[in-house]
Formats: sequence, structure tokens, C-alpha cells
Amino acid sequence: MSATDYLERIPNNVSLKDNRRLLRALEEWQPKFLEWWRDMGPHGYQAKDVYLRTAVSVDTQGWAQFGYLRMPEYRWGIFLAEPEPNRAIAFGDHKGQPAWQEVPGEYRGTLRRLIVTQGDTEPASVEQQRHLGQTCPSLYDLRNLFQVNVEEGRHLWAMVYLLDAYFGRDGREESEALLQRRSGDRDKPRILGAFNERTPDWLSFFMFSFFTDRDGKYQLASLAESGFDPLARTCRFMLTEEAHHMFVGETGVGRIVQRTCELMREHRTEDVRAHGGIDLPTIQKYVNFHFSVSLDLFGSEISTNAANFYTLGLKGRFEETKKDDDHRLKDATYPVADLDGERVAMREQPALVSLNERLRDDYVTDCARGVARWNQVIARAGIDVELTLPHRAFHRAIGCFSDVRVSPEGRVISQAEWDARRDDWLPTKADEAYVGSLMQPVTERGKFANWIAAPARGINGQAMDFEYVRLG
Ligand code: BYC
Repeated sequence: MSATDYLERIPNNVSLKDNRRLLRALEEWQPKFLEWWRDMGPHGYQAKDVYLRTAVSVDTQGWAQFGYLRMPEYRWGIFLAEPEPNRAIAFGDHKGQPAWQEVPGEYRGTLRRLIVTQGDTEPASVEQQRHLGQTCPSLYDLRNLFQVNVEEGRHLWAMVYLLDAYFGRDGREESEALLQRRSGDRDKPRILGAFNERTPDWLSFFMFSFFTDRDGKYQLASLAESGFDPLARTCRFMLTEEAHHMFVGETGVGRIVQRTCELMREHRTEDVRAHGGIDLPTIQKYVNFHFSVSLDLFGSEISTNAANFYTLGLKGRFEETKKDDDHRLKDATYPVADLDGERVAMREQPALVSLNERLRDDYVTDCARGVARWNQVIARAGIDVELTLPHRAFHRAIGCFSDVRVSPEGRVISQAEWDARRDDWLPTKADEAYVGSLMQPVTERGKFANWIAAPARGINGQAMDFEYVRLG
């Protein structure tokens, strides 16, 4: 393929055409990406026209162009947010120095590790979701799934751009490895726990988009503060797309809750399974699972890695520049949840090593806002039930609570009590089988599966019965 064709296929604002070395690296990587997309991207539908938005530039006109295209022809572009003139590093030991336009040699390994960890989640989520198209509840939802998938693909390109442009040969090797690991593979798993879990049904997908994509929001926002300017600008632009993914999750769960409430009222029963709905206790169990697995993604409560990332100026706090303190945190403390014998207690810890927990706190507050909106749907239906977030120590695999059993209310319990109650708190095989049994594809225009309500409005002002995916 000639360089000119290739450039037309990669919208970018990084002057790709003037950087022959980078162009060559991406030219070598692109066929491998497309092979991965064919093998591990959405199963089926690759030859169908999908109503997708494509980013072709970072300004308000260009970042969301809608039109029909086949997914393998999506133009996975490379975009960085516009540079901030004279940007200075906002935190850590280098605070006040000009932001780095090249990788500082001594931080190379650490920075590469952060970029690889971020990059690894993007293809992982596409792999996790690859079978969902077969069981879509509507054409609208099918289109949203594919939108999320192609954009996660673009986010992979964003990290590969950084690796190829700034990390030389080892960056190129990491770019290859990003296409070789596989979600859930015993020998070559994805790096972070939640990205090796299954996403077998649409309830899981919406929960994942709400809870796990929201970890993405907080991690990207922290990396958007980075002293390494290309990383900061890349993540800023990724955040604009991430918002839609969380919208898909929040409205998806909200629409399921709404339909459940409709069925409860119509049939005057809590047992909506008899009427093909997903009962609120099952929804609660899925909340418990996805919230706890996503909390693990923030790492240990006390982390010298996190302290180093900050002190070196590589990864900041959420909204770092809006915070009113010294942005060095050497003498500051932060309250961190910890195990105190049989209790969970709060303890003041040095702020630097507590940065994972601080970001987790920001995340929990944000999750709680979304859950409150679902509860409004339930309250409006006149039903006296509330969904809740389980305690942060519940069902954890990373950090200080990973060795103990804790109830959703935050009580440390025995293994015997856990074994007796686990099925009340987390989805069981039977719950998964029931939810799975509902996953029958609905592909008629304007129609929705019985277990989910229609959305409030269509995509990009289109009607509800718009042909979001052309199946003919
Ligand atoms: N699973 O000091 P620790 C997204 C490892 S999501 C497995 O506790 P640290 C998206 C850790 O790597 C956002 N391993 O934690 C969402 C370390 O290993 P090494 C993704 C884990 O380093 C949906 C060791 O345990 N972005 O974008 O302070 C769809 C001790 O680590 C886990 C990022 O994560 C786990 N859950 O922080 C698509 C940002 N947790 O290095 C996309 C970049 C920890 O000793 N990553 N470990 O071998 C980071 O900032 C940090 O790596 C972490 C961990 C916050 C993940």
C-alpha cells in the first residue's frame, strides 16, 4: 500500500507524513492490527454497514462525523488534544518545569509500563465483548456496542502511537505484544484482572461500560495531567470518547431497571423473571460484582508505585490543577480504609503512597451518583427498593482486603459465612443462565427486547426506528 493511501486512512494531527520512521512503524503494525480485529473484534457483522461516528480532527466539527461504514474500514486515527502553550509540569519533584516533549531517559521504563498497562485494556475490552452482537437487544444497542468497540480500537492506536513514536525498538515490541495477549487466556492473559473476566451478556456489558469504563475515565484523567506532554494530550482527547461509553453503560442499566419496574407494576410482583424481566436482586448482584472488580483496577491502597508515578511527574491526581495544595504532598496525609483486626477502619497515611485510594474515592463518588439516578427510576415507579454500592472491602482481589471476606455492608466475616451467603451477593451460575436465556437477538427496526426499555432518544438526533445497522 502506498504511503499516500495509508495517510488517507489514518486521520491524524501529529504530522505523520513528515515522520517517516514513525510512518514505517505504523505501516508494519497496521496489518497486524487488522488481523487481530478480524480474529478478535466483533464476531459477525464485519461486512455490514454500521452508523458510526468517526473522529477526523479534534475540533468541534471534526471529532464526531456520523455515517455508515463497515467496521474494518473505520479510520482509526491518531489525535492529540491541542497543545497548551508553555505548559508546565503541575506536580511532583519537577513541578514548574516545562512539560517534557520527549521521554526523560531515566523514567523511560516506568512511563512505558504505564502506557502499556493503559493500552492493554483497550483491545482486551473488544475481545471481551466480541460475541455480544449475536444477542443484541436492538439495532440501537448493536450500533452502540460497535461504536464502543471501534473507539477502544482507536484508543489502542493512541497508545501504540506513543510507543512507536517515543520508545524506539522496545516500544515497537510492546505494540506487537498488545496484539498478542488475549483476555482470559491462561498463558497470555491481559495485564489487569477485570479485563480477563467474561462479558457474556448485555447486562454484564452495560455494567462493564458503567463501572469499568469509568475506571478508564479516572485513569485517563490522571494520565492527562502527566508531565510527558504527548501522553497528556493523547489522554485528553480519549476522554471525549470515553464519555459516550459511560453513557451507554449508565443508560443501558437505567433502561433495564426501568423495564423491570414496568413489569413489577404491571404484574404486581417482584418476581419479574416469570414475565421475562431481570429482577432487581439480580441487578444488585451484577452491581456488586462489577463494582468490586473495577475497584481492584485502582491498585493497592498503599502503593509506592503510585507515589513514584506522582513524584516523578508521570501520573497526577484527578483534576490535579484544580486542587489547592502544594502539589508535592511530601508532608500531607490522607485517610485510607484499612483492616483493624476484625473491623474496617480509617487510618491517616502519607498522602503520596495513598494516591490509588484517593483516586478510588473520586471514582466511588462518581459511581454513587449514577446509582442514585437508577434509584430515581425505581422511586418514580413507586417501588420501595434501592440499589446500593457494596462496601469497598467487599469481594476484593487486590490490596489490603484481598485476604479477608467482607459482606456488602463492610462486616469482616468468616469463610463459612461467606460460603453460605455468597450466592445472595454475587451472580450465581443460575443467575447467569437466566440472564443468558433472555439474550435473544432483536434486530427489527425500532423494536427492543422485552427485558429493556427503549432509550429516551436516538443517536445523533435519529429516530428510534432508524436503521442503525443495515443487516440486509
Ligand atoms: N489486576 O502498587 P500496586 C480503561 C499490579 S481502564 C492485576 O497495587 P499500582 C478501559 C500492578 O500492575 C484504565 N494486577 O498498583 C476501561 C503492579 O504490578 P507490577 C486502565 C494489578 O502500580 C474499559 C502490582 O500489582 N488504565 O482505560 O500503584 C474499557 C502492584 O501494584 C491490578 C490504567 O490502569 C489489577 N487490578 O497501580 C477499555 C492506567 N492492580 O507493576 C479501557 C495505568 C495492580 O509490580 N496503570 N496490579 O508488575 C496504572 O496507573 C497502574 O498500573 C494501576 C496499578 C493503577 C493499574
